[in-house]
Amino acid sequence: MYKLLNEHNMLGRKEDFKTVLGLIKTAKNIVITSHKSPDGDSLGSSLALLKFIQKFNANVLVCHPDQASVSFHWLKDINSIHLFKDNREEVIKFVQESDLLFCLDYNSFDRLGEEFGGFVQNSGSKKILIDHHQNPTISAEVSISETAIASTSELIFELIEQSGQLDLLDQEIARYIYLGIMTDTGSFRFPSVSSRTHEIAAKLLETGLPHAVIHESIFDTNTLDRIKLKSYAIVEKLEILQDLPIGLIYLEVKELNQFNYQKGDTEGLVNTILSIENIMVAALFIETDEGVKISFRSKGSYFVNELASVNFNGGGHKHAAGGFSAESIFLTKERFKAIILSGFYNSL
Ligand SMILES: [Mn+2]
Repeated sequence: MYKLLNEHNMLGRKEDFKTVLGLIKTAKNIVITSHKSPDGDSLGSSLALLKFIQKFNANVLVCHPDQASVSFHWLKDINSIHLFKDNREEVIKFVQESDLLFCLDYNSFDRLGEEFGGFVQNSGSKKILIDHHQNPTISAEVSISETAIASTSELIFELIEQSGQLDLLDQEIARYIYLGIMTDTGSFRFPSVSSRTHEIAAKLLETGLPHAVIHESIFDTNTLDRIKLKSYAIVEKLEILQDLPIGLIYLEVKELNQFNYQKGDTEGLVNTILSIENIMVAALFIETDEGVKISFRSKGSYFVNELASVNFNGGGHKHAAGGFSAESIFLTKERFKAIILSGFYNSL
């Protein structure tokens, strides 16, 4: 049933995808954007779309707010991404000169950061939204917002197939789509995975894609410092809230520095908390110079998107969300505990 539903949804999108292809062919300057702190899906969807568009139109650039974590630096085209954080003037110029702009893997302009988000929102270019987050607030020429789909990269595949261009799917494009699907589905294990997801994976593998290499590049490249930091966090910092299925870890800058912290080193740590038996909600608080970055994960009927959006200036998916706090890390995690203890999940 799910497959039929899914296919039906996407068949209803056929005209949208054809419209997008038409716009790609006639645009003068195309810019592809995605959210801050890019993950595998934002990078995968951006670079897959870049490679696809280049087959029709050479005037296309990827402009992201900031750099990806070191765990993605092996990606072949990573250096072709223009970063607002490093080349502000240049990226503003690209956005202002664009007549077609893709918004990939984000649902509101503030996910680009306040300043960059403002420039993108106010640019005169036609916007195309391709995303799978809840409650999109972006008004676009074509809006492909599919919250039941596991990854934005999956939607890039649908764009290629539904616009009648599957012949153009090569190993390079397939590699980026696979990366996005793999990372946003926890290696094909989240409930959002459908039979269609696997069908798409099969078509990607038919290009001769070395999928095991992508897995190894993402999961088997830990530095010793990273493993030690994660071990320290579990052994010394893990707190399980009394009588509640909720675990948290908070890490201060001075602790991160002890292990020569690099961006991305705490990736997956929140999932490790969630992997503990009977834990249904996991929270990770990371102190940075700007404030506290928070990651939430959950299972079953425990949802974290509202917890993040109402209390921690964030949002995301039901089972995976993020937030930010300008308070101290102690106040932030104590406030989290107070919200939980005041009965946030009582209605379940
Ligand atoms: Mn995504």
